[in-house]
Amino acid sequence: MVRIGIIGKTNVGKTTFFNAATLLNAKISNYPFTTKTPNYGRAYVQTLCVCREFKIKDNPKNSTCIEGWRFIPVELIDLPGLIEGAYAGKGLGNQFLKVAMSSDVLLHVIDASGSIDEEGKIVEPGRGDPVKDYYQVENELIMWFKRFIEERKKRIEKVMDSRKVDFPEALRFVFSGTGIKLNTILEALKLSDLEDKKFSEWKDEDLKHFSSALRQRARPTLIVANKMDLPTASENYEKLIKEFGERFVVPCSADAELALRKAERAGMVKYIPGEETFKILDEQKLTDKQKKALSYVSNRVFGKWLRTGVQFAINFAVFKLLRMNVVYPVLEEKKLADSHGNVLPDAYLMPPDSTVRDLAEKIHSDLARHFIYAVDVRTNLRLPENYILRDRDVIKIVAARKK
Ligand SMILES: Nc1nc2c(ncn2[C@@H]2O[C@H](COP(=O)(O)OP(=O)(O)O)[C@@H](O)[C@H]2O)c(=O)[nH]1
Ligand SMILES: [Mg+2]
Repeated sequence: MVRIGIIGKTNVGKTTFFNAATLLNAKISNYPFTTKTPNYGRAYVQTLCVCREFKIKDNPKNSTCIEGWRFIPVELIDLPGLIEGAYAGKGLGNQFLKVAMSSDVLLHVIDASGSIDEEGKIVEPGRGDPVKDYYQVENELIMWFKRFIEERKKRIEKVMDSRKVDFPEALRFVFSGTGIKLNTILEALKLSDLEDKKFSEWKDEDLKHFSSALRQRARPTLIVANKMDLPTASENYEKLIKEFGERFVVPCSADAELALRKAERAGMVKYIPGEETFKILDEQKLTDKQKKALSYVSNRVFGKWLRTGVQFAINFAVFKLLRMNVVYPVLEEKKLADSHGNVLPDAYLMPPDSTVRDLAEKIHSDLARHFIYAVDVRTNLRLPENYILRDRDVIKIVAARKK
């Protein structure tokens, strides 16, 4: 399953985002380090379901379909808040990085309203500096990589010597178990222009550049500018997109999304996560406080930013950063069903450049072993096993019958 890690300083709203996206009630509070261990939960990525195009009523099994929106499960991890000096053991160091690197993609949540100070304590909105907060956390990650390599300098040289391998291979070896792959190491070497410099001759500066490049290449990361409902956030948002570009910053109000999902669950509103509107079902049943809260969400979030940004951030991370495609395997191409008659039962997230064989493998290793050919259900054309899957493909896989 695709894994999304939530990182950021304390009190920026990571747990609120996590709770909204998973609608679980993990503990929320203003104290630093409330989340001591990572929290794992099930969230969903949203895509336009093919049921609309085929004009058919589906009954999904591995995912769910709400009014033509297919929601496919992903794993969400709420990581402990990172504060300055964490890499040096003051915070949670190694354990943190290991979990962060076990994610496919990261959401770096920042408090765009500037309601936290340098240590992550809640202050009057507008006093904090979200751009600085972002760099503080990113710097922690870079420093962790730097220290990790520094502490293993002898070991790296020993590995190169005894195993007769080159530097990238030796580095891969010491990084094994952390989720850092050889490819990432090679890319980082290139990016920091250190491909031709002998490791034994690296200066402190070189190691810093390399660590920074390694962080950049390690996991794609989306900036989630949270607390956009607060007035002080607008000005900071301008600063953020100036610094990072509009493409990489998603405005968000995790609190608003949490309120809406709770209201939806309680039957007060009709709201589909990710949609740019919600509807109050029965105004008379609401208390004044509830009315006020919903009108706050309507004015301060939907009126200004179109959406709460929670679902949008997850979608963006999966479809834009990871470039995943959604593929619907079926057994019966006429009914678009599985062997039990379930219509469009499954939707799979497939990484870019996956083939139909990869899809077969993902469904069942047996299916891959007995694979004969696949059919594009839309065109009824036979597909070779190395056909590269596209988004929204509906595929029938034909396998030899097991004896
Ligand atoms: N105004 C506003 N407050 C928020 C929002 N998201 C979270 N908060 C508040 O920020 C505080 C810290 O939230 P929490 O999720 O515990 O932060 P974490 O330490 O990053 O996990 C809580 O008081 C939340 O209610 C938001 O979108 N808008
Ligand atoms: Mg938290």
